[in-house]
Formats: sequence, structure tokens, C-alpha cells
Amino acid sequence: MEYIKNRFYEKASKCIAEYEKLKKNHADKVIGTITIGQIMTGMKGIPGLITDTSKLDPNEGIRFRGHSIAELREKLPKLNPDGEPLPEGLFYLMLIGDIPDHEDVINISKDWSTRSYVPQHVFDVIDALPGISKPMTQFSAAILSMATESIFQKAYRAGVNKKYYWDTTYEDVMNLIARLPRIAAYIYRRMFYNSDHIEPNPHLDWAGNLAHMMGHNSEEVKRLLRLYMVIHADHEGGNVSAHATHLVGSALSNPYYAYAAGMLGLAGPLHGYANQDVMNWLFEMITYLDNDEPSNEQIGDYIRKTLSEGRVVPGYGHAVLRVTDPRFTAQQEFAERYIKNDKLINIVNQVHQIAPPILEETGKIKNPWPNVDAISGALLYHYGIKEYSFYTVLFGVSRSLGVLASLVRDRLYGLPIERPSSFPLSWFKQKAEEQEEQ
Ligand code: CMX
Repeated sequence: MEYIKNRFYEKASKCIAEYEKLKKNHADKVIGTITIGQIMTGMKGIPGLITDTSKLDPNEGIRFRGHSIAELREKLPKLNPDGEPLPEGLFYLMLIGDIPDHEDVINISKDWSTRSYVPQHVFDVIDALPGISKPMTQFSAAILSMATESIFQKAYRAGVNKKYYWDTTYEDVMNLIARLPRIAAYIYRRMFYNSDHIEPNPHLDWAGNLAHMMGHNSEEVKRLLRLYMVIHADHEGGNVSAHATHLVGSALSNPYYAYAAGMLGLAGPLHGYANQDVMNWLFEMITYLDNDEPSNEQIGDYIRKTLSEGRVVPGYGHAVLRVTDPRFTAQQEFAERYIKNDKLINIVNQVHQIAPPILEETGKIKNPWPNVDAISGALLYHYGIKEYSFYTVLFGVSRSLGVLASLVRDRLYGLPIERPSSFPLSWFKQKAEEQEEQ
């Protein structure tokens, strides 16, 4: 499958010249101004990162190399015309920039299948963790323990020229992505099926094999996981998991360390843990109301109660988006098409109608609309993947595609160590006062 790597290098190496030219000839050009408000709200909107794989528009949602989710569902190769696109194709698109053909995607599938061997010590590390360890703890520990396999790290220590860093990073990234379904499924079966593990099927695609190894082998679950793996893959570079991967990678830490760092960020409740929190919140509401078919009024009251307790309504709001997340819409359409009369999905749809005006009433929430996490859990739950403490691992497996494609490109450009400046609070106060006086 060497041709995919060669094709990547042929296409992407042209960008190195552009990067070098910008750095050399335009270093003094001003991009924008930074306000104290932006700094105080988590550096929102400050253009500070180079990320080619995807771009998020506040009013339209994510585009992967210029393609919306609806377009991806049309254009990326599928196993059958009625199915969902294969995540392998999205990885190719993000890495290289072109829509792949069917053969390219099948070749990536086969390549990942041949690379998917997980060393025994990784399973030993998982098994050594106490059963009470959260799935994301087990997942990130497994990834860290696999750093023994880093080809990049070995090449670096052997003194390889920096212009070849991308090459061994590519190898690590392909190996790492290939092994993630096996690791995720191992954790799932360990935690919820008494360690009754299922061997991989080398003839299945990446997401299909994940469903198979989790023990959810129906075509419906495979179709859902293909969609899931595509829509969660990337959300430009500034989100916590992508940024953490990039930041740690910028110190030339090996890709296993960089991706594990991203996963630890994803585990936070304001980011990827929100997909579990939504389920906690929905079931808490059902228990509190003692009703699994609540009225709109009851749901509205429960949302107000949540806000009055100083808690967030999980699955709602976004740091960048100002409209309903198209990743939410894609899943809602999937549910409309394939699922009938599911009580939990009905509640998710009711919350979608009721929550936004109530969140807007607070006057402070900038985006009252649902994000990707508001519905993803209800779909998994419908198909029998009911262990929702595991859901963030699934998000993490998908997120590898975007953040690791970016890491290969980071290394190709030779992006420098990331090192923004920090100042004490008094410095900002002084700057604000100086401007007041002018
Ligand atoms: N429920 C209650 N309050 C909310 C809220 C929500 N869903 N969304 C935002 N707010 C609050 C914020 O906590 C903040 O309150 P304070 O001023 O008291 O600190 C205020 O509204 C303004 O926040 P914002 O500028 O609108 O949003 P941020 O960019 O700060 O945060 C996010 C974005 C996603 C963390 C926030 O909307 C949130 O906490 N949502 C719920 C958790 C969630 O669904 N996260 C998943 C995001 C998608 C993902 O990464 O997977």
C-alpha cells in the first residue's frame, strides 16, 4: 500500500514550499487583533494554528477539505450504495486532500488490517488496571503502553534528518489507527462481557471490524459505526483533543504520546465525555419524573431545574458553532430513516425542540443549539450498545483519523514547537487601563 504514502508525499510536499515562502516572505504580515475578551474566553477566534484537514464555520458547521457532511455521505466510497461512507475514505481525504476512489479506500482497509496486530503487553497493561478504571483511563494507558512500538522515536534517536520525520510519523500513525478498534473492543469486552474477547476478522473494514469485535455484529450497527466514525473524526485544529495532540506533537513527542494527550482532553465533560453525560442526564430526568414518555412541559421544567442548580445541559452549546450541529442533524436523519418509535430518541427530539429557547432565555449561552453529543448515545443505545460509560472511547477512536492525519502534515511542514506567551492577570489589567486612558 506504499502508493498511498507516495501519493501523500507527492501532493503534500508541494505545500512545504508554500509554508516556507509564507514563513520567509510574510512573517511581518498582520492577521488580526486580539481582544482581552478573546483571551478571557479561552482564546476563541484567535487564528493561531495551521490545520489543513478540516475547517469549522460557525454558521454552517464542519467541512472536511471543503466538503460538508452531506457531501461526504454522497461522495465518499461505500461498501454498498445504500450504506454510509467508509471512514478510511475520510482519512484519505483529510491526509491527501482529494476524494479517494473505491480502490484507494479498500487498499487503506487492507493496509490497516495488516497493521492491526496489538502487542501482548498492551493487553497486559489493560488487564493490570483495576476494573473500576474508567474506559478512557484504560484506553489512554493502552495507547501509552504501545509507544514501545514507535518507529518515529527509534528513528529520531538514531539521528534521522528532520526532513524525514514525516515518514516515520506516517508509519506510526497508520499502525496506531489500525490497532485502535482492537484495543477499544478489548476494553469493552473486558468491562462488560467478562473478558470474553472476540478475534478480529481481517476481511472486514475498520469500523465494521470494531462492531464485530465488540460483539455487535449486525449490519445495522456496522452502518451506524461507519457514520459515527466519519462525523466525529475532526473539527478543525483548535478543539481540545486536536489541539492537545498537536501541542504535544510539536515537542516531537512520538505519535502515541501525542494522541494519548488528545484522548485525555477528550475525556473531559465539556468535550467528548459529554456523550456520556447526555445519557446520565436523560436517565436522571426519566428517573426523577418517573416517566419515560415525559411531556414537553415536564422536560422544560427539568431543563430549568438543571440550569438553576448551576449545571450545564449536556449536548447543547458550542465554543464555535452558532447553529444546530450538522453532525447532530446527520444522526437525526439516520434515526428518522432507520429507527421507529424509540422512546429515548423521542425524548432527544423533544429536548431539541424545547431546550434552545430556554437556554436562550439565560441571555448568556452563545449557542443554544444541540451539538454532536446530544443524540449519538441514544443511537448506540438503540442498537444494544447500552454501556454508555464506553461512548467516549468510540469518539476517541474516530478522532484519531483527523488529529493523526494532521500530525503527519505537521511533521511534513516541520512545524515548530508551540509556545504562546503568558502574562500575569495584572499585565492584562494594566493594558486595559492604559487603553481606557487613551
Ligand atoms: N448549559 C448550561 N450553560 C451553558 C451551556 C449549556 N449547555 N452552554 C454554555 N453555557 C454557559 C457557560 O457555562 C458559560 O457560563 P458562565 O458565563 O457562567 O461561565 C456561558 O454559558 C457562556 O458560554 P458560551 O460562551 O456559550 O460557551 P463556551 O464556549 O464557554 O463553552 C461548551 C462551550 C460546549 C463547553 C458549552 O456550551 C457547554 O458546556 N456545553 C455542554 C457540554 C457539552 O455538550 N459539550 C460538548 C461539546 C461538543 C464536543 O466537544 O464534543
